[in-house]
Amino acid sequence: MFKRKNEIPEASSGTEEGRRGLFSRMKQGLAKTRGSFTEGLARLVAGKKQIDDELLEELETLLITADVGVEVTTEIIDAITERVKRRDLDDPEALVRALRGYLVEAVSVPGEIPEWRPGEDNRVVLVVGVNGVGKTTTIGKLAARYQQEGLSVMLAAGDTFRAAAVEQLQQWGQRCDCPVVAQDSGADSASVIHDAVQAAASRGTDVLLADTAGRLHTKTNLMEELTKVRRVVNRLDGDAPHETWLVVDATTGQNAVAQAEKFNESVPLTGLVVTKLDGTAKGGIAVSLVRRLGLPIRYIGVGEGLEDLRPFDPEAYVDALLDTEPAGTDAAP
Ligand SMILES: Nc1nc2c(ncn2[C@@H]2O[C@H](COP(=O)(O)OP(=O)(O)OP(=O)(O)O)[C@@H](O)[C@H]2O)c(=O)[nH]1
Ligand SMILES: [Mg+2]
Repeated sequence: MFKRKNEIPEASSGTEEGRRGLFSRMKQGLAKTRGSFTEGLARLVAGKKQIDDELLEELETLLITADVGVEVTTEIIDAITERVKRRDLDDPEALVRALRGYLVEAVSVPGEIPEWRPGEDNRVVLVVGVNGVGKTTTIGKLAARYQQEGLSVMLAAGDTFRAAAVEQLQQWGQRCDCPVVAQDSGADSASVIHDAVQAAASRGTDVLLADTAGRLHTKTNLMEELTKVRRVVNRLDGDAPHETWLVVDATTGQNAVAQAEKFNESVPLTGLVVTKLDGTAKGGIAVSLVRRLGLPIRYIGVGEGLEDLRPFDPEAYVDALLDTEPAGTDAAP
């Protein structure tokens, strides 16, 4: 599924050991959410022989508390209630398996994640989001990941607003040994990214990762600036930006959904990156986001290290949340 990296301590996912390695890092990152969620779930089902109304009500509260969102929670509880009535679902263990299935479905979006190969058309990825969510860090982690996949990478220092933003990106550029296109701070963001797109095209760079300044989704003028950046890039290459990813901080809770909706109105998003899942007990926010936006989560951040940016895998994510085995819904109890 994912390619092996030299620097990133990640065993090949092709092997059983590799799958377990991937799974345990994800589990580690989601430990806080799992802690409150699975303990709650275990308490609910402990000693119960059948599923009653009280159990369903408590399950509903658990899901809402984990930020799964009212919409998805209601759908899941309704579906389970219906199955319990039909006697299609009777013991609490079957309930956990059913829950796993519903959650996986809720975070899955049809369509493949694009796989880029060296030497194909150069791709432009625009990275946007509110202040401090982890945009620049994510770009650094992505640059390392792509390079180790054999892709050539260039960075564009499109955050011309925050002091030291350019230096921060340049440091990542040095770490990954990839070129950074920058201008003096105070320059026009669209102009920096425009130059970078041209430079990447003339060098035949595989992936250009464009950083942008953090901005509040409620500030109309700043959102318009983003629309301009997109327009300028699109004028150079009608297919660009090929990807526009919104980075959201999982610790923000349901406000992340509002952010995503606003950003999506200004620059059509193609995917999401959910960071800091390691810092919250509300890891269910990923479910709310996918449902409300209908957009795929591309990567999740489960820590500050390079290896802590994981490609998002719906099943692995849900297994990490529920502490179920990666083997699947039919795993022996
Ligand atoms: N625990 C944890 N910290 C993270 C994660 N991703 C980013 N961070 C940290 O979040 C902080 C902010 O990261 P930046 O990459 O500077 O965020 P930004 O969105 O570029 O910020 P601005 O450019 O100021 O808008 C840094 O201390 C990062 O190390 C993550 O997945 N987990
Ligand atoms: Mg930044």
